[in-house]
Amino acid sequence: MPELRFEPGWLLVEDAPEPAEQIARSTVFALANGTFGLRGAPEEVPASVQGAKGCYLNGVYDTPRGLLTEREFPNLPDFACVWVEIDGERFDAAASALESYRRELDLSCGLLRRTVDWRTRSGVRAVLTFERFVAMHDANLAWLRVGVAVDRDCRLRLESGIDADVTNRWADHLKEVRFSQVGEAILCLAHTFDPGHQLAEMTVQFLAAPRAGELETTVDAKRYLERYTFELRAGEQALLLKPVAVHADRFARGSLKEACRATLRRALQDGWDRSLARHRRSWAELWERSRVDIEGDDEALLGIRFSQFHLLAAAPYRDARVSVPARGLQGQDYYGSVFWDCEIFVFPFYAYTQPQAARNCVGYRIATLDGARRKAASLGFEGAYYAWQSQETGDDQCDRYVFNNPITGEKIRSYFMDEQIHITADVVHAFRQYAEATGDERFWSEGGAEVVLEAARFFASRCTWVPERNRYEIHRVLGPDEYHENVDNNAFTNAMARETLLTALDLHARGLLRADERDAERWREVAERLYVPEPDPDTGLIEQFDGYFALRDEPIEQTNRRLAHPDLHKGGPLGPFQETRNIKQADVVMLLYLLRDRYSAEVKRANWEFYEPRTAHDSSLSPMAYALVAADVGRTDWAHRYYLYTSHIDLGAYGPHWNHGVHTASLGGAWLAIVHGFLRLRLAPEGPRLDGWPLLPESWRAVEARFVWHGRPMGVRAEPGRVVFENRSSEPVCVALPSGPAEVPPQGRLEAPFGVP
Ligand code: IFM
Repeated sequence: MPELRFEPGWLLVEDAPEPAEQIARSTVFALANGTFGLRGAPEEVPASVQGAKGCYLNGVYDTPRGLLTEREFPNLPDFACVWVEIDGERFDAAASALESYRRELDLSCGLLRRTVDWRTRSGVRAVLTFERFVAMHDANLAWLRVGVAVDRDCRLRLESGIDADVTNRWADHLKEVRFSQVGEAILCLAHTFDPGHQLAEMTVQFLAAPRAGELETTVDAKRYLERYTFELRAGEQALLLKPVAVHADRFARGSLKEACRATLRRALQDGWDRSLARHRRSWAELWERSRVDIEGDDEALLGIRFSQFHLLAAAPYRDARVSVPARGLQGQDYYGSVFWDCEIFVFPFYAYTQPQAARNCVGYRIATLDGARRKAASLGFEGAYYAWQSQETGDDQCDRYVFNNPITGEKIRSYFMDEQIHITADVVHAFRQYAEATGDERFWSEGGAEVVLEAARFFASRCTWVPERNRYEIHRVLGPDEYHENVDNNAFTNAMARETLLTALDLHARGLLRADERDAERWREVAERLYVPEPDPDTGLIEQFDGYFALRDEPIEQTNRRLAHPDLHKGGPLGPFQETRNIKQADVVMLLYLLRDRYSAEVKRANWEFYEPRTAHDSSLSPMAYALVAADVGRTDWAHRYYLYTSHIDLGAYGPHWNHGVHTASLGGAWLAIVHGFLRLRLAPEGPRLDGWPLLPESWRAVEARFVWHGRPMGVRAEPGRVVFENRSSEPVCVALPSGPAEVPPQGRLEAPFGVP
């Protein structure tokens, strides 16, 4: 299976069509702008081919048959469809005779280009160029351009329009589709089932060809296509241009038709060139504030470029009613739902580089607080318990029966929704990080403090007082390791719950949170007397949950071999993992990263070594934690290995399996591994800080990251024996180095040598 090539530093290149990898490659080459996403499938692939094409609008969900398991992003009508026909032969990269082929994604600006040299059966040599971008400068706009140049006279036919013959994986979401002609434009209005959203796409496609041809229009219930047919002479080039507006009633002001018209008017005024230039400029600004560079290791560089590209594409720049779904806007896995993947894995990247996107992620949790309150109340608790799987209202979209038993066909009760309570603490953790990194303290009074208050109330009510042990405990939870269900005192959960209570108390003490004294007293008492499993004084090991050390210890392969059916869920009472010490994903090690100030290097080392061989990494969220803790304790080789693992998860996804959308948590983990891990940079309220001198894998000559501290754009570069901070703002910034505090002058640099041999 040919790998993708990286032409340093920005081009991701595919040298041959890979129809067998269609789903994975359509994810890799997906484009997005935080408002909507478009999968990278080739133009000629019919919309009806399952999984290849896809276009999703952030924050728009549908429940076609009232089933929670089908509540998801509807796949929008396919506008990225263009068919080229020469002398009656239709082009299809997967089947046509090609002299050459290249598909490249320019990661600097999200321009996808495919160029093929096609030898037709009639003997014409045609160079076809397909280009597209999802406009970063104009939230609801995408552009396509298709060029055809031939070496002899031929009859060329170009067909293009909007094809609504689309579906999602599990359900159809378009209840009704209507096409109409609006002046020169095609308008497609689609209605979803529940809630009955209206979605609109409009395009004005036009042909820049040397001579006029015939135009035919085909309209049926599912498509509106225009077909241009004309003679193209040797040496000539035909160009089809297609700006498209995509809107949904949830966000558009006024009528959808008018919203589409306004978007297209701007696009047509600019034309392709100027629109692309604006789009490039917007991307350049994003990179300017966030770019990471690695010298000496192209594989590592590709990993971070790719990760940052897709995270920048998925960021909610414009609206605090949306956040970042687990698979971004690049696919439909996990139903377009928002998980802890956002707050813990992705969010720090935005908080450090794109504060507006971070503010919107925070805003999304503020906006969905009522849903979290409803969930807590429905389970008999106080305060707010955030949805494990969150969509637009904050009510939990996670079913109690996520899996089926493939042997008996019965549904299996799962506990993601009711027991993975750490999600509420994760939200609070992100809020604190947001305030520290950006300096925006105003957001506490704009709903931020209310979230913390309700989160603290929730944990205070969720704890159980155990008189015989004279302490509070937290029973029946599911920790990040989702294979061991219904456990008591999961170290991660208890520690994060205590952090939440301490955050609430801190805000209360600073007058930022309005709680009554009774609440505050209760939080204090619970925080002080909550049992949090501590490292064993002899071994340094933290027990993942009560009774974990008494479980069977065996190699992971052996546990996997006991799985009764390849499709059976590996966790819970029916799976083989629950009775062993083997775990699905980082749990204690994740805690050691998140609350790294609370644990010693010895404890981190001991637990990393213990849990590493017992972690199956059956979740993409896992390798990053092992990279980060390895970096923290100076194990550069392992940090490097796990960094490559996490940053290449989507690039290395091959095979016919369903891989729909990017693994945002893993991509965020790649950035964290570099910034928190190798560079050891932290944005503290007092200023940027190095938790230790940076760590460089052997092959790296330098690593550099841009960031924004309290509105001031900065950069840090590490080389062997030297750190350089750059202050690109007009005010001085104090940085805390392991050797002591120092000042980076405005528009200036600070160099600090360290550990020089
Ligand atoms: O949030 C994760 C979870 O930790 C593991 N399963 C997939 C979810 C979504 O990515």
